[in-house]
Amino acid sequence: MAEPFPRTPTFSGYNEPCRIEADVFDLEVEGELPSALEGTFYRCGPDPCFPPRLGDDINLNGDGMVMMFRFAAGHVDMRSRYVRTERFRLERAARRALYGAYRNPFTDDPRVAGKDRTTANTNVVYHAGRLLALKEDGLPHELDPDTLETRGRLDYGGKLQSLTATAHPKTDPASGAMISHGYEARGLATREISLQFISPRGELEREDLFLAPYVSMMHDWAVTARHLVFPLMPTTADAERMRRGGPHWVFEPGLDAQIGILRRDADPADLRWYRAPPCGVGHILNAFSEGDRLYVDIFVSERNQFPFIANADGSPFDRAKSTPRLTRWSFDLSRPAPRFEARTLFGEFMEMPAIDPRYQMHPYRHGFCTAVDRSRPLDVAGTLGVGWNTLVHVDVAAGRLDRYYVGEKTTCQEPCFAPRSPDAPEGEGFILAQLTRFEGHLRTEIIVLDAQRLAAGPIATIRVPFRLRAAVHGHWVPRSVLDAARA
Ligand code: V55
Ligand code: FE
Repeated sequence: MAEPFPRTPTFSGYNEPCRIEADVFDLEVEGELPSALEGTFYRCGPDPCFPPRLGDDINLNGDGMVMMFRFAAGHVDMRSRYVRTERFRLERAARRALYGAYRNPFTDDPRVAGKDRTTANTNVVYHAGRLLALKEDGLPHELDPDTLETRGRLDYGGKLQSLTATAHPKTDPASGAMISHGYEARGLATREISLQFISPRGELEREDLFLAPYVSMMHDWAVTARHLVFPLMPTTADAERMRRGGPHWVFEPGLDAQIGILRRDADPADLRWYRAPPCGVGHILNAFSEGDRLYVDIFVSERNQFPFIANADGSPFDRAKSTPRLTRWSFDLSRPAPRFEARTLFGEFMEMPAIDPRYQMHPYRHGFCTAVDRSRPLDVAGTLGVGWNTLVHVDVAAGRLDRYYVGEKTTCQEPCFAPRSPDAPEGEGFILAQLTRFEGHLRTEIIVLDAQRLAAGPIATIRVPFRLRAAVHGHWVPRSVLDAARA
């Protein structure tokens, strides 16, 4: 008999596991779907299969569920599937959780000692005909882009040395090459970072390993047309602490952030480390190089953003200092001094960015993200994550924000940008976003907005006939790209 999930915030209300692997044909659509919107909106997020082994858990430890919304000829079909990780298969066979705390193998059932722990629950990225489900503590899992069937773990034919790959690889729009990194590349709390260059055809062309100054949660990073940026924040891991049953991560308020910068064509021996006061480093909107200058537009908070990560000095979590703000880091690469400029672009509580992927790595104007508008009430069932209630278009050039407040008793998730056509001007296209509405019960929608007119509200609303669990990240893949790979 299956046991109930605990009635803790991670497992109830808004966060109650969904666990449904669905196929829903022809979802209800309100409004008019733009005919230009032909392709698939993929999303990935945690959705725990079993009650936690240790009584409670954090959301980041849930099993990876991938969802797809396929747009064709004015209709949308959806599918969702769990990623068949080794962990999923072992726990399913046992009909219970065997793995313990988030990224701490010392808390596992001895039966799974040495078995892969990754949940593949953070992002889904399409590259070279492969759909990759990603989490930063393990290798990518390759899925069939049409059926979402798991094909297996991707180690590039056994060539990859790293045990990990980031959930935020970057694809160069000019060449189609994908660049990735993996931290803790040699195993738990190791200082090695692996740098991975994947050809447009999906082959591992080069892997370099180098030592970071300390083991840091480097969740996102930046790539420009010429440079790589490794932002280490003082959220650090220690194997001995984990062995004693402690958490993977602790925030060290006394430790500087360090930002490594390397030319894309250089050897890691040339890495230069810049320093900043301790801070929390979030996602990166975009980054670009101009002559000797390098710009990184990044969400930065004064302290770590995650309430589950304790401060090493025992001080309590400081909510005010956890607020991420869009910040422009400017590096003058001609100067040897390890200093750089940080300027807050907007004071708003914003995160979960997306851009027009054709402008990834290049000077750009348009960004998109979520925001928490604290002047609006938010009242949904159970405990929320952050409680995003606003979608934002950031005009970086004009310093202007265009907002769409998603409504009372409603939360939104990371926006996704779909260009109107392959050669449309930058930022001309659509924003897709997953909403959760509370109307006595919780329900999911996908909304479609004109990216240049967010405040005007959705031009189409796609109704999912039940509640999907909140996902983390996702991407739009145009039909032409999917068709070309199948041919
Ligand atoms: C993040 C998410 C993760 C994780 C580490 O959003 C960082 C940041 C969903 O899993 O494991
Ligand atoms: Fe992320």
